[in-house]
Amino acid sequence: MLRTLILTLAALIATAQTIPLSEYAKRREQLRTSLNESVVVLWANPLRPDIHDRNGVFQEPNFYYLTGWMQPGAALLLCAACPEDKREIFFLPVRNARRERYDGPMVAPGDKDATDRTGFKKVLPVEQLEQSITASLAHARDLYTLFDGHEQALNKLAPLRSVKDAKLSITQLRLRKSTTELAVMQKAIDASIAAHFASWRATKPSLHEYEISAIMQQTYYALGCERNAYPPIVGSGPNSVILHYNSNRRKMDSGDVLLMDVGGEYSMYAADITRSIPVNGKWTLRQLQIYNMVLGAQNAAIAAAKPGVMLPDVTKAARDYLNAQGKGPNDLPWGDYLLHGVSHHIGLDVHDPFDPTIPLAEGNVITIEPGLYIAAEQLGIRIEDMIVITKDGSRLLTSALPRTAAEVERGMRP
Ligand SMILES: [Mn+2]
Repeated sequence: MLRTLILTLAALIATAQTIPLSEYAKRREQLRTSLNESVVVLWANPLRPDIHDRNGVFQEPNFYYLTGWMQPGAALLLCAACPEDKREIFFLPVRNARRERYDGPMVAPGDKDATDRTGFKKVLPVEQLEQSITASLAHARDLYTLFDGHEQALNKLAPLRSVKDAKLSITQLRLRKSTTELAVMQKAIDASIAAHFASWRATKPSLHEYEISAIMQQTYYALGCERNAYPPIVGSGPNSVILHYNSNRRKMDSGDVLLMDVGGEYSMYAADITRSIPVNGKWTLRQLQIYNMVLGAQNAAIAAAKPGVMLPDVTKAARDYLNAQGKGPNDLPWGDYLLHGVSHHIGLDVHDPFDPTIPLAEGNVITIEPGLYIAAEQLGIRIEDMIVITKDGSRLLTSALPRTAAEVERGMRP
């Protein structure tokens, strides 16, 4: 049964899923409209190679959200009040034969297919960015950019204009996932679920945490993921209570719990999934007691997540459930052993930006990840799943990966 499920997942993931250039154009139009008397200037990550050395080239997520563009060194200018042909301009570095020797062919301004490849009608050399910004200011009042250092350049270029942060406006768009975004995210999720299944079958006493980490990464990389969404957390026994443990060096013992908070990134979108399993394939009674409380807290939090609710209320639902289970060690209510909030937005970033004053709304994708951590017993259990908020509740995006203690045991059997 498990094998069939995994084969089905693999087949689903094999069909490539991308977001069409027209959707990026629609997002830019929405941003332009929301900042309609302003000029928006955004930069891609720079060509400077050192920032890409460790992890390879990646794109600034807000820039990627609005352009789908992976090459570094680009820039974007939006101006709703400008004449039609200057409402959006894309800037690219000029052709550099030596760089292309290293990095492969790139689209350059002046290329015949530059419009088709970028989805922009107007593509100029990045050297013309300054004069284009200045020209656009004849039609607009303020300048918006991301405050990652670029605001200083704009302040210098236009000292009499006010330079404002574009982050909130872009965040508001990014919070609501489109149908195509959800389809891409499902790819990241399905590949990560296959990785968790693989870990269940592989785990046994005397293996090292990094061996399980390697098996999980191998699984989602082979299914098309291009990166870890975050450093894999594979913590057994005493490491299961360390929230962001990721050295993954320990040799596992029979009787340990193994906590795996591991997810891949597909087409720039993150998955974030945690399961906790018994290293020898069989829960102890104490582990089972803790596991079922965490699962109950997760169900309570999922039930609480719906449009209009604030994220701290989702955490409160989990904590209230735990507190209703009585007292844990040291006579403390169980809720005290939940050491963190249980939910965050996820998308292009594993911790997607959000505005704490805006309640949950249809199309938001969030995690639900309660845990109980008892350091004195070297026992940490966390269960993390991803949901999308619907009109009147939510839908579990990670439902293909079982959550109950009995199903985990069954999934570990050879
Ligand atoms: Mn998480």
